[in-house]
Amino acid sequence: MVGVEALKKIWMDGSLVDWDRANVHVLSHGLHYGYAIFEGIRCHATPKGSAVFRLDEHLDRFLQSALIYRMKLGYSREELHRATLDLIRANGVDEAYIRPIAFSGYGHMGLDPTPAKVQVAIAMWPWGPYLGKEGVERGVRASVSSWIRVDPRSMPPQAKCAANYANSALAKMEAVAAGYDEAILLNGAGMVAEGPGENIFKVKRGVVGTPPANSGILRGVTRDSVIRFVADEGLDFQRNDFSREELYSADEVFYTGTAAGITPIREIDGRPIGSGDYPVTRRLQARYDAAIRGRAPQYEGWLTYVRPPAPKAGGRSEARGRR
Ligand code: PPE
Repeated sequence: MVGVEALKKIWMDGSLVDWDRANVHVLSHGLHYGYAIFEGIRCHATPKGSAVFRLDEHLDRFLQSALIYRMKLGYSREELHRATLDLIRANGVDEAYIRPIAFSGYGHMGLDPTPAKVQVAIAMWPWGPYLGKEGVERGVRASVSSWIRVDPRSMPPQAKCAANYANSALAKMEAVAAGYDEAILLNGAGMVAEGPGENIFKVKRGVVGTPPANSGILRGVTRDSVIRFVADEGLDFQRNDFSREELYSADEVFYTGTAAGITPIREIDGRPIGSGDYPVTRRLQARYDAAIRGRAPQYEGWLTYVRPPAPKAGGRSEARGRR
């Protein structure tokens, strides 16, 4: 069960509010029509305190989702960046999952969301690996869904819109009801797309492959990081479409995502994948772990350290007074 453990504060429409007061009206427009965009980000404990992994890339994608959906956020990337760090400090936890969300608020109904006021919030809570710690270590069992991933001609999958996740939920529930841990969705052309909340990679004879961004997937930040790790490991890489049978016959298959991390898939549709150990996946997991936990100088640029707050104006004038 994936519960949410309450922390102290949530950033909402420009200020930090108490966790229990971060509420919205039941007639909020976005709740009715799925007109909401969101992000999933993580911060981790490092030797230099808490650090957010690829914060600005996530915020850029947030702004891009808003742009695609003509949503006026009213906050710049810099403001959201500062708000995220303020929130982490206010909650005083080093490791958490961070969820920025923007949605059409209360006061307007009907399918054109443009008259509705947009609300923006950032919440965070402690969240372990999406498919379990055991999943990360031992691999999960997946099935190819009968549901097709949202088609770019209907809904842009590169926008992280809440409505896309109704498609994800159908696939996830189907997989779980059939006794699997997670789903794999194909696109409208019958090619492998992604998981309900993860990108997917395969390894065959040392070549690492993942579907291209135009295959109808979310362009994952973890996916992008893994592509870099593949290069840094000196492995061959292919960005190409592949079909489900190429998954069955792969040596290794794994999911990537902020929530899921890098999670190997040990079985697909009742077929064991490869030999059951994950030599390439393990190397990529080790790089990812070092990167997010501040143990890899070459990926240091991907970290935003939370650090104590900058001294207040009053503090500065005191310092001036002493001089
Ligand atoms: N595809 C989908 C559909 C997706 O939702 C995610 C993230 C990814 C790929 C991987 O993207 P990235 O996190 O940038 O590497 N899914 C987020 C939400 C999961 C949820 O169920 O909630 C996440 O991992 O934060």
